[in-house]
Amino acid sequence: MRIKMVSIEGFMIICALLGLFTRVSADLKLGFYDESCPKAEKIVSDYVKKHIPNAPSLAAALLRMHFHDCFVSGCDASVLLDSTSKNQTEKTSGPNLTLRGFGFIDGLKSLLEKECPGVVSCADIISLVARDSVVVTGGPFWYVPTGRRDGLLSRSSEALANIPFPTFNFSALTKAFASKGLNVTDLILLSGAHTIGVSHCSSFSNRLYNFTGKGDEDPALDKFYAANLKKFKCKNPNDNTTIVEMDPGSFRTFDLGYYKLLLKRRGLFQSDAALTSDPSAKAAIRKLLDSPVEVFLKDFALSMEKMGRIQVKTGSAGEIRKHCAVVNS
Ligand code: HEM
Ligand SMILES: *[C@@H]1O[C@H](CO)[C@@H](O)[C@H](O)[C@H]1NC(C)=O
Ligand SMILES: *[C@@H]1O[C@H](CO)[C@@H](O)[C@H](O)[C@H]1NC(C)=O
Ligand SMILES: *[C@@H]1O[C@H](CO)[C@@H](O)[C@H](O)[C@H]1NC(C)=O
Ligand SMILES: *[C@@H]1O[C@H](CO)[C@@H](O)[C@H](O)[C@H]1NC(C)=O
Ligand SMILES: *[C@@H]1O[C@H](CO)[C@@H](O)[C@H](O)[C@H]1NC(C)=O
Ligand SMILES: CC(=O)N[C@H]1CO[C@H](CO)[C@@H](O)[C@@H]1O
Repeated sequence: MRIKMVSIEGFMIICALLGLFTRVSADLKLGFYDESCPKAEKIVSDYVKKHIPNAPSLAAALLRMHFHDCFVSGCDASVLLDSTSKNQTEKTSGPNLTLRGFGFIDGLKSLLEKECPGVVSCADIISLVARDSVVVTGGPFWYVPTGRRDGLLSRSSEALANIPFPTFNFSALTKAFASKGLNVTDLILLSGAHTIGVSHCSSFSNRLYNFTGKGDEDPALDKFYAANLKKFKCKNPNDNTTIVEMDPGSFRTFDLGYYKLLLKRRGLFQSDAALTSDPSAKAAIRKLLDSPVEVFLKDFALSMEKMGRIQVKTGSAGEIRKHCAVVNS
């Protein structure tokens, strides 16, 4: 009887260990490259520190790239793949029109390939670069678990179906984020990324010129701000080249500026304004503003870590690309 008990216990322990083992092998982990490429993370942060000060607008672009990557078929660097004669990739999709920083990623990848060929995935590079870009703008540092593998597929239509549009209302945003395992808290915090960077007029000019098709403005946008944008920035409804700072005055600094603007009805997109259309979301924004900035920074970091785990490929899924813009042949 006793022996039997022990063997049942032993069996259960083995099962637990096996479960743990398969879980671990399928998860991201901190310091995934500690042995295979110990300098990887330092090479990334040195590269960011060296190049972003010469091109500060890239920090925002690289943060946005991580978001677009993760929302379309998981954080697997599918966003980086170039189209071929056979495939229209995510890059050619509307929401990707204004993504930037591809050359930056390629340059960094070639440094990493020199240090340890075929080891560091493009998906991890995007994730680490996004973190380091946030840090150089005064945002939080967080530990990025690594071990993502690069995807083999990229489709233009997938980007259209998964990247939220700037015209989305609160329920559409909530749904888009929920489909990626992110909740309303994450939606509010991650939208705070709009504290840095710029937008093209075309992403919001419907709010200035033709909100309901009657040549009207969006009543949710501050009238004086709208007039100002029309006079000095987006001077005609078809302007698709002029860029506008999303958090004017501190668009290169990671701070609470974005949320302050939201309460003044000066968020640029309908999707920004939508966050104050829901009473409990609005209360959460007030709470962020009533707290020291460190609270936002810490919580933003937590949501970024969560976003960086969306549908990741690990273990032997996918591949480690040699060049980030093409799948290995
Ligand atoms: C909630 C849904 C979101 C919508 C609808 C949205 C939409 C947009 C749009 C339309 C632009 C301007 C593109 C242009 O015209 O050039 C933009 C810029 C940006 N977005 Fe979002 N976004 C969302 C969430 C996020 C998230 C989650 C992040 C990152 C965590 C992010 C980071 C950025 C950054 C940093 C920029 C500035 C890019 C630059 O300066 O090049 N956004 N977003
Ligand atoms: C391109 O399309 C072909 C055929 O549908 C597919 O087998 C291949 O994986 C696609 N490549 C990418 C990068 O999406
Ligand atoms: C939000 O947008 C969706 C999709 O466009 C629409 O069906 C829904 O009625 C809108 N909800 C509100 C509260 O306006
Ligand atoms: C969202 O998820 C986080 C954990 O990831 C949790 O702390 C937070 O309370 C959740 N927010 C809501 C509104 O459920
Ligand atoms: C406004 O939208 C309506 C309906 O989509 C369109 O017929 C009209 O030409 C637009 N006006 C301008 C000034 O773009
Ligand atoms: C911008 O608008 C012009 C003229 O309407 C058009 O030819 C061009 O393709 C547009 N560019 C982009 C990036 O959409
Ligand atoms: C950066 C990038 O690849 N942008 C592409 C987005 O899609 C358009 C076509 O819709 C391409 O012309 C751009 O090159």
